[in-house]
Amino acid sequence: MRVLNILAVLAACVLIQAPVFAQLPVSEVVTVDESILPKARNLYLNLWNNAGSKLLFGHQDDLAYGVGWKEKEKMSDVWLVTGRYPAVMGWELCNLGREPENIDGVKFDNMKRWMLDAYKMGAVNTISWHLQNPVSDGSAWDPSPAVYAILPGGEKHEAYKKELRTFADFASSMRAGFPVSKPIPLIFRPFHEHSGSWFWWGKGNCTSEEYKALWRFTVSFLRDTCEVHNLLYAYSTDIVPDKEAYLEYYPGDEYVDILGMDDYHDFRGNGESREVFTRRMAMLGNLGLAKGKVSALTETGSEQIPDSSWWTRTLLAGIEADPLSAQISYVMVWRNGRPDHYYAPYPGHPSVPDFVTFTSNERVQLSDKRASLYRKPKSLRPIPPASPAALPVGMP
Ligand code: BMA
Repeated sequence: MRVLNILAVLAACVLIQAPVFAQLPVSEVVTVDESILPKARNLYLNLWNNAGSKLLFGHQDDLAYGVGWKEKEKMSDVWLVTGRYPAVMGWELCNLGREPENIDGVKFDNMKRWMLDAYKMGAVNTISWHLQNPVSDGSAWDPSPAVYAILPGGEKHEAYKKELRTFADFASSMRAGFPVSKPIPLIFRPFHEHSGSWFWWGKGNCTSEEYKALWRFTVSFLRDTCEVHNLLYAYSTDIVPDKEAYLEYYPGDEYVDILGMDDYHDFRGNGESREVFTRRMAMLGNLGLAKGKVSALTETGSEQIPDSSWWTRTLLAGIEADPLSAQISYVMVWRNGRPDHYYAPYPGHPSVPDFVTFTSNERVQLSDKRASLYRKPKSLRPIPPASPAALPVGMP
């Protein structure tokens, strides 16, 4: 079975809530892809080991542009304000194989170079894909039903396989050495925020069975047919109220490496919803422990960061407030795309001092070659006891 072999031990520990130890040999951990390349596997093990004590900080399109600049070598808003680069960098593939640049004006040739740069600086690359609606050819935000059509037997199935082959070529071409090297590890996070209904793969626009079938087909095709072996697969809902809602579209432990959630909702408006945020992350962290999988806040942010102490008093405090919410391994804020649409501070922004405090916290990690997320760890971290504090979030 393609599951973490520690799952049984963990599940038992969660059930009986005993103090735990599970120091299993690293060699026993299995990911979605049993033939995963060693560095991608090491990355997974290190993310797992980090949970509970370290939190990698990430930023979408960090090297591509920022507030007031675009396409400048080694430039980054995070670097400008901290002197360091994020430990996670997110990239978007909408338009891959159709246009030279993505939906946000990032040229794919540049993107590849920046992904390799990120890898060389010890950072992790994660990929989202706002794939066009395959039936209407409208955008990802065209909610007209389409999943049924790309499943095996559907009228757009061959077209979908072509999209996946294009992605497989892209992912496999990402090689960091010369003349012979293996593709670098990538976190692949397709069909995200499906618990909302704004994308064609979202709730209400396809059934949960269709979604699961699509996910399983996608993994099998990339792994078994295209033989792509540098991917970790991240499943990420939007906010959900409880574990049941989180798992409604879940394709199964054999098909998911990272349990993610996107949460902007808890940081919108004037309401203080930090405690709800903590409960949501605790639910996610607890599920990660129970399943023996890495958990992550795969997208978040407070647009324009109107609260200048948001980084420490809301984001970090919210994550640290419960040992279970502190299980999440990384957090990624969204892109600095426009003067009215940015999520990381830039020079002169009022939240810079707080951001510097945040990134200086011993839990929070920026990119660091020496930390070497790609080196094989000697052992797996001991598993903390599950806590009864993983209560339902109690909010929609
Ligand atoms: C959204 C916005 C859009 C962008 C899209 C894909 O959240 O940032 O402007 O085009 O993501 O990256």
